[in-house]
Amino acid sequence: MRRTLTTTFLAVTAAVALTACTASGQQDEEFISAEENTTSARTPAGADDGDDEIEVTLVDAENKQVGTAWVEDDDGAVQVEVAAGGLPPGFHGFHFHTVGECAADSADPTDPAKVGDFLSAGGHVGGDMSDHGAHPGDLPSLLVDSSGSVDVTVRTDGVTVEELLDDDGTALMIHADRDNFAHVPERYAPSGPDEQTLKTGDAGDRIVCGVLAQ
Ligand SMILES: [Cu+2]
Repeated sequence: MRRTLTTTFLAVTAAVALTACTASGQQDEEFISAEENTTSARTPAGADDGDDEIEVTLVDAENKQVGTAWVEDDDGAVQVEVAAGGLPPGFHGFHFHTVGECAADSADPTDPAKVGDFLSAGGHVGGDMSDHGAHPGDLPSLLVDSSGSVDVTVRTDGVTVEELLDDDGTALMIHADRDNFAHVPERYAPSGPDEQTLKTGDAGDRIVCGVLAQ
């Protein structure tokens, strides 16, 4: 289902771009051939099409597309543009998660007793290397405007595109809540934040997910 959505989106995008550059008399013919080519040649998201940009379809828990992200190498760092709509206004936690699988109502691979939307994507990339706020997969939070839209570009040198495209892929995740980056002042937590906060930043449920895969 996800694959079909991505393919259709790519086909339309390519066809529109091609049509714009084509003499008017040939538009219909070019549209058809562009669609056929795209469908067969660009099935895998991120397939090499001459540039290294990976297009990521962002879906909600009903598997409805709510946006698109574009991930690319930026001189050894990773640049992510995300454009989405229909989201709750305000700040939302935004991270790379370890497994490129966005299944609603799924089990957490590290703790199968836990089931919820997009738990199949596992924890934050590099979550076992440090506390949250310094995870390699941590990203700047998204600020969704009052209309429910967001269109921002962020950059991190905590990971490389190659690491994101490992065997099990990676998921790009938007959470329901604000991310506190495990930054909890001592007056609230004299012995430091608890394990949950150190792991997740209390960003809450997972509401939008997108797969990065080879
Ligand atoms: Cu996350």
